[in-house]
This record gives sequence, C-alpha cells and structure tokens, in this order.
Amino acid sequence: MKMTWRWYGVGNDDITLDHIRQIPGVMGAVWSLHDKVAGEVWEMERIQEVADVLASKNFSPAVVESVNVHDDIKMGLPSRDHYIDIYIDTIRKLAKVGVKVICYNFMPVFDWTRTDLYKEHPDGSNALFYEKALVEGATPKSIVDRILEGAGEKTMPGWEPERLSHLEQLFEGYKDITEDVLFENLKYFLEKIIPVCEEEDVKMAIHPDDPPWPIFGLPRIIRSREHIQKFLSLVDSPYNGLTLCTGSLGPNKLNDIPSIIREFGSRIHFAHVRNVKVFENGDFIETSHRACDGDVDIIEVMKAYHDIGFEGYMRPDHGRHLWGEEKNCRPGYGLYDRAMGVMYLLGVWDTLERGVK
Ligand code: DNO
Ligand code: MN
Repeated sequence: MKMTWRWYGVGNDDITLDHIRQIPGVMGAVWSLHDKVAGEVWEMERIQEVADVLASKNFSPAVVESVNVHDDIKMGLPSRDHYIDIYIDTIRKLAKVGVKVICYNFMPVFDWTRTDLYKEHPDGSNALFYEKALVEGATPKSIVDRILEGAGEKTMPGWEPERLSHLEQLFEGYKDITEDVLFENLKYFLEKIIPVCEEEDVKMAIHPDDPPWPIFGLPRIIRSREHIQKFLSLVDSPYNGLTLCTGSLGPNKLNDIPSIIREFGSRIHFAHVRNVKVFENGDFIETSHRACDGDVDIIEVMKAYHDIGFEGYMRPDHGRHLWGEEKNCRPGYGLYDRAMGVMYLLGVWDTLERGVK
C-alpha cells in the first residue's frame, strides 16, 4: 500500500509540500490542475511544472484526482467525441510524467453533496454534514447557494460557481437520462479511453457517488456492490478500475465495504479512507478516521486491504476541521485531522504487517 495526500497545488493550498513531508509515510501528492474546467485541454508545460515541483520534494506524481468528465459525455450528446479526444490527449500527456492512476467520477451535475460545511461536533470540531430531509425538500439551487455561501472565498472541486450558474440548463439536459442511459454513456466513454490507458499504462479509477443515492431525480450509478459489479463488466480490463471511497459508500449502511474490498480488490487502484456517522433519519456527519467514531469499521477496511495484499495508492479522505483551521482550509481538507488519519491508518496497517491479529 502506498500512502498519499491530496494537495491542491502551489499557491492554491495553505498546506505546503514541506508540511506534507513531515507526515510519516506519505510518498505521493494527489494532484490536479484545479483551474481547468471539464473538457478543457491540459497543456504539457503545466503538467510538467507540477511534476517538477513534486519531484523536487521527493513526492510521486502517480495519482491525479480528478480529470473531470464533461457533461456532454455523461449526457451522450454528439459533441461527446470532441471531449473524449481531449480526455485522451490528457491521459497521454499525464502518462509522460509518470501518472499511473486517474481518479474521476460520473455523477451528473453535482459531485459530493452536503447541506452544511461546518457542522459542529459535540467536542467543538466541525465537519461536513448531510441533512437528508433538507435535501429532499429543497430545490437544487437552494442547496448550491447554501454550499457556495458556506464556502465563501474558498474554491472547492465539484462546486465550480461558473458551471453551477447554468443549473437549469444542466437539469434540462439530464431530464431523460435514466440509470440505464447513464451506464450506456459511461460504457461508450470507457470503450474509447481504456485502450489508450492500456497502451499508456494509466489506470482509470472511478469514484463512487456521494451520497450513495439519487438526488434531485438525477441518476447515480456507482453506489452499491451491484452497481460496482455492473460498472466493472462494462469494460473488463484491469485499467477500468475503482477509487474505493469508504466515506461515499458508508452513508448507506447496507454497503458492506470490507466485503466489497475483498470481492473487487484487484480492480481497486486508489483507496479513499474516511469515516461517517449515520443517524437514524438518514442524516450523516463526517468524523475522525477512528473506527469507533463512526459507522464505517475502518479497522475491518484496513484488514481487508491487508488480506488482499493491496499494493495500490491510499489516502485519508476528508477530515474534520480542528483548532480553528476552518477559517482557512478547504472544507474537508484541513491539515490536522487528515494527518491524524494517516497515523491511524498506518498504525493499523503496521500492526497487521507484524502479523498481530
Ligand atoms: C469525496 C472526494 C470526491 C472526489 C471526486 C473525484 O469523497 O474524494 O469529491 O474528489 O469525486 O472525482
Ligand atoms: Mn472520496
């Protein structure tokens, strides 16, 4: 297992590579060109620039999260071929600097969705929170406004104000897209890109839907064991793989994550590990990584990875915001709780490595 850390880039992240270097065991920085909107060309110079900065601090550039997929591809519009060509161009360029895994998602309109970015825990820390009834009774626009207002000046991947300002058009475009159609459109995309990935030795790793249920009538197709199985059979190649995110599958307690890891382990290229506490009414809040703090049994998750001999990349996913850091950090991406998360995950892993059961 190779431990990594999501980093937003020079001038775009208060947490520097020098900070990250001091967290034990982190060998790679998970990066992206965050100013690029879906469908834009990634220039080789920009890619090389990041790779050089990472190399200068001894970090591997092997994982990119995300290269976002244009909505025309998800909707299956005629213009999708143009955007797929651009995607292929990006895969080839990324391969040149040693990228081995690309994390992406296929969620219509919204990436992760929450109702509060800074919900307080009883201990005074705060974290991302989802109030189910609020989303069910709300309009998409009111949730977008709520999130963007909560974020203030902070930019967040998946919540680009520019793209979301066309909300009505986006919803109009998705009105006939059922789960089956979305699967078809994903298959079309994969059939074009996976042969290129095989040539370039870059593995695609789809991120599950967060939360793991349809919202605002939009289909969501990567949210359970059955969905994952169907997804993997769309194109049966090791290059068509998964980012297994425990915090995204976790809010549905029917998802048995350790058994999903054991079943599909050889197709998991990137592991996102985080914990969530799920309430009886369906609300959930993000917690520390510790198993007993939430409903995802992180120790069993790590055992499953250890048992299958997982050699892919892993990172702590969202953490709580501690000691006032929410004033500056990107929601979910503070330093302290994620650093503690790394230590917790490595603590479990190192213990398993010693053969202690
Ligand atoms: C939440 C995050 C996601 C992820 C994107 C990848 O769990 O890991 O927002 O970055 O879905 O495309
Ligand atoms: Mn994740």
